Amino acid sequence: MGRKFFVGGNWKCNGTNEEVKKIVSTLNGAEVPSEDVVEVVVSPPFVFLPVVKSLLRSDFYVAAQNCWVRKGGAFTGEVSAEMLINLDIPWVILGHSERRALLNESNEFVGDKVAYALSQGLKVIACVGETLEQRESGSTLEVVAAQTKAIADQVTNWANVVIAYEPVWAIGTGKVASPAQAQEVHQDLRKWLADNVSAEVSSTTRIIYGGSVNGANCQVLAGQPDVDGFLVGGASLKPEFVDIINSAS
Ligand code: G2H
Repeated sequence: MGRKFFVGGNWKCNGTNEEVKKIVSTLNGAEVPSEDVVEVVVSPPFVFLPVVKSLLRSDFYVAAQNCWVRKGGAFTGEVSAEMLINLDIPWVILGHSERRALLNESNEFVGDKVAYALSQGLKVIACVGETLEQRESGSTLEVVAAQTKAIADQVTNWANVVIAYEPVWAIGTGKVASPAQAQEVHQDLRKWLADNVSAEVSSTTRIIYGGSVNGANCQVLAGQPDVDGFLVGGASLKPEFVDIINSAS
């Protein structure tokens, strides 16, 4: 069976109540391929999850942008996987490079979070990606393999995992990876999964690309054989997100 195209919208720390409702209204009115062809998941900030979930069309899903590493309790400011499950939030983004860089989330911490979220029944978009310095020093594969290994060491059921390859130098910079650059890393990651996890996980796990994806560059990226979709930041707040969803067909 082929890998279903996946388009995630990571709204990051953006939006007001009014703006969020406007984005949802645009999505609800959009003509896009059916759920059989593309899985669409939008990720508002925590505080807007309930309103987005309640207003969003039923063939699109919601994701949190983070969750706590273990069971909730005395962890001020955190949101637990159990709370997300309690609110019927099916997905969570973990290991985004902004959290790795700004909040010092290590590979091991991200691996722990992925494992705990999966154990509670969440589906996970797990992010990996190298910095410009790492790319220029030739260590891209080494970096993304180490990030993926910390996750793979703790995952037994890959059915609920999507890997997002997001080169840090392409995030929010307008400097998108070329289709060849994206394909090369996606192919390497798929090979890494084949060599280190299993042939089946390698062929069935979706590896999506993130980093300055927009309505103009999505088609050619979507045409790459190992690019199974996108995690979109800035453009997911705009009507062109619909064009990105439509690059699935
Ligand atoms: C990468 C991406 C979304 P943007 O962070 O995860 O953001 O599309 O704005 O580069």
